Amino acid sequence: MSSSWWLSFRGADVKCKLCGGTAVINMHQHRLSLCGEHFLQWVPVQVARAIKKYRMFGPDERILVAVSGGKDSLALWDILLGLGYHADGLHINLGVGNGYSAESQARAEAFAAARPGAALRVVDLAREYGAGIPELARMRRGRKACSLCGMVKRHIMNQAACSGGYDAIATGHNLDDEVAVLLQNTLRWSVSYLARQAPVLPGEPGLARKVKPLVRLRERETAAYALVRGIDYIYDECPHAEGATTLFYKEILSQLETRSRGTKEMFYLGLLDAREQQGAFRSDDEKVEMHPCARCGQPTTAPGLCAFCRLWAGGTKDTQGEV
Ligand code: Q46
Ligand code: ZN
Ligand code: ZN
Repeated sequence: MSSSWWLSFRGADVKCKLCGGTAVINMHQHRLSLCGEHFLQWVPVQVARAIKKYRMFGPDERILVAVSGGKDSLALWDILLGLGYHADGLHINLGVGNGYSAESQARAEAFAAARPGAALRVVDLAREYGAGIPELARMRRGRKACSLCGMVKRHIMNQAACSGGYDAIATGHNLDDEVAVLLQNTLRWSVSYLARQAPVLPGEPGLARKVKPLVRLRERETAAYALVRGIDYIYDECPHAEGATTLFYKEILSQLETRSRGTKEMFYLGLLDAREQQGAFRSDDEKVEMHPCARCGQPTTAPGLCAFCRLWAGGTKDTQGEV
């Protein structure tokens, strides 16, 4: 992490609104600048509010945190533990090269080792299933690494949550991630995705509830939290993310935000409001019949094997029915 990036969000001569000390962050959309100590108090309060507002989970529920080793997932795990939740971590080693996966796993393990009571489970894709993501993408020519990766991660997370008796899977998606996906879904008018993009996806038999407790925080806020808290996270993006459309959308949204503060919140909260209050994107034929996969038992819309099991069985390229 370069110091210039750090200084870019530090308000060099900006004072903490609460104590008058030197601010480490100036959050224009809230008209709020805070010193390190007050920022570390403010962030968990925002997360606790989001958990309550969107009814993500209760104080006695067991949460499985998807821990990549990046700033968002480690900050999320740290915050949930700090709030007193029973939150365990699951890291999936994707077998991505250039040291990316090895470093990511090392950060996740170091984080857990430094916190007594923080249990981390690691699933090594190549060791447990026979191939990492780059190799899978080579084997399945025509499939993009990220699309395979997304499906593989969803499947393994769900399997771990269901077999481990967890009440919910928590991921570190922040507001910037959500608005970038929202822009993409809107440009494509992907109505089925717009109907489901939410802070909480309720569970159903065989499918764990999915929650996004950082959904009201911006990326620079989660990064600042991790830095001020001294969390050692992997700074580099996955090499496969280079040139990803969502990164481009994030840039565009940040430009819009520069012109008009609060655009990101307006866009995202507008979606939730349009759906919940105005009935947008509701469809009567949304309910699809699910069957248990013949191999792993996870629910799938396709008869026979789910997309994950077909992948390893060398089956069809069709991934319809993946959950
Ligand atoms: S880890 Fe996997 Fe991302 Fe890497 S291969 Fe693509 S989807 S970019 S969140
Ligand atoms: Zn202060
Ligand atoms: Zn299966």
